[in-house]
Amino acid sequence: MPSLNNDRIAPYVFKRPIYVTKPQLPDLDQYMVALSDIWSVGQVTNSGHQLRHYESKITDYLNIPHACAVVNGHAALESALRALKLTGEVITTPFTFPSTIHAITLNGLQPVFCDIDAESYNIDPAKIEALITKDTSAILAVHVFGTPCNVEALQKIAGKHQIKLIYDAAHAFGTRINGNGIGQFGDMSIFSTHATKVFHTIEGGLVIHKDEKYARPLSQLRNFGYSEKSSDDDVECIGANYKMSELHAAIGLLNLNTIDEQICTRKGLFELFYSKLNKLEGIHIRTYCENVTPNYAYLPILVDPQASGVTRDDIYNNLSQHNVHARKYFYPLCTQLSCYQGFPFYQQTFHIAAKVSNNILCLPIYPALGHNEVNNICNIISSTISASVSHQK
Ligand code: T4K
Repeated sequence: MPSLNNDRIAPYVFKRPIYVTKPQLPDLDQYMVALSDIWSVGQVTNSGHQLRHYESKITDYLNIPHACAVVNGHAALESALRALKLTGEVITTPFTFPSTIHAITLNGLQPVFCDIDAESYNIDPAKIEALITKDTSAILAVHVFGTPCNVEALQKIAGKHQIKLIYDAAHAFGTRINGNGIGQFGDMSIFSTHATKVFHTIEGGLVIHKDEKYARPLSQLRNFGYSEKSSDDDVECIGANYKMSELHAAIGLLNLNTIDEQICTRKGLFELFYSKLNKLEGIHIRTYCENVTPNYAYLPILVDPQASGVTRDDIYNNLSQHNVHARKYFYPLCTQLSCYQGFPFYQQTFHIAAKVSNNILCLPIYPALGHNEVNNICNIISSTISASVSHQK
């Protein structure tokens, strides 16, 4: 095994694949205790004790009055858009996971795309107002890679035009702005608590909000339209089955105990990556504004092919050959997905989003990643660049 902190050694091929992430699993013995409790009570789903306890702990951690746990982040998005009774057009970003856009279209709404900001990769507030029409009912902004949107500017626009503001915070659990949890902003936020996320319940999602009036519709939407608290036989709304099981809620309760420690480990990894990669010509790593406490969910690098002499795909392929499986999140843009052929926005181009999407690469980052592994990944990237430089000479 090559020694730590040696930049000049030749990169080696990992024996085991290194993926973009690896779920942090709770202590198995502790999970067995939770399982034994579930077994003894005999309630495994449908709003049992674990789920209620989980939701209450989530509201404490996020410092928000209402949290509704569901089966996944996508279900959370669909429920949020329905609970807010949106109509017509929703302004959003093309630089996101398809789930964001699918949730809009599956709700019978029309996505209207806005270009992104070159540094945060989030929707650019300066370009939103030109897109607002009489049919606009909301802005659905995404805190991409856990980096906060410009929440102040977005709130101003939403307030001025009296439209709803929803955050897809799928990546952002644990991120803070001026010490405030990321879920404090807008009318509603959703989180994904999928296994690939900083905080997870294996599969799961959360809708969080401050306004009490959304609590009942959200709980009905996840339970076929039944109200969980009443003995009513009637069904008041057409809901789906988005209920989170007791087994998933129990994972969430255990993972919540270690979330801050995990974010701290991720910070150390981010700093190591930054110290190694920031010196490479043509490789850009975003930093964060001073008032932001990031969750370090993803480690995106932006490759400038002119300055570095290599493309994003050159780096991606060379990493793969060394058994490192980085991801091109988010390429292609949602406006280029074939499922959207025939939609008015299909193939619509966005200057900045296209540039970011074509040049971005998310590197592995997760608490179990070792510093030796980070050093090797950085060596692979730097050797890809040096090989291209010597080839050009
Ligand atoms: N909004 C946004 C902005 C989102 O990014 C997402 C999901 C959603 C909404 C919807 O939330 P969910 O409904 O998913 O809760 C992954 C995740 O599945 C997805 O949750 C996430 N965003 C998206 C950005 O990434 P894939 O297809 O890239 O995942 P996959 O299975 O390739 O996993 C990535 C790597 O992680 C694998 O190469 C290996 C490793 N891995 C993964 C799993 C599941 C493991 O080592 N163990 C595992 O159990 O979508």
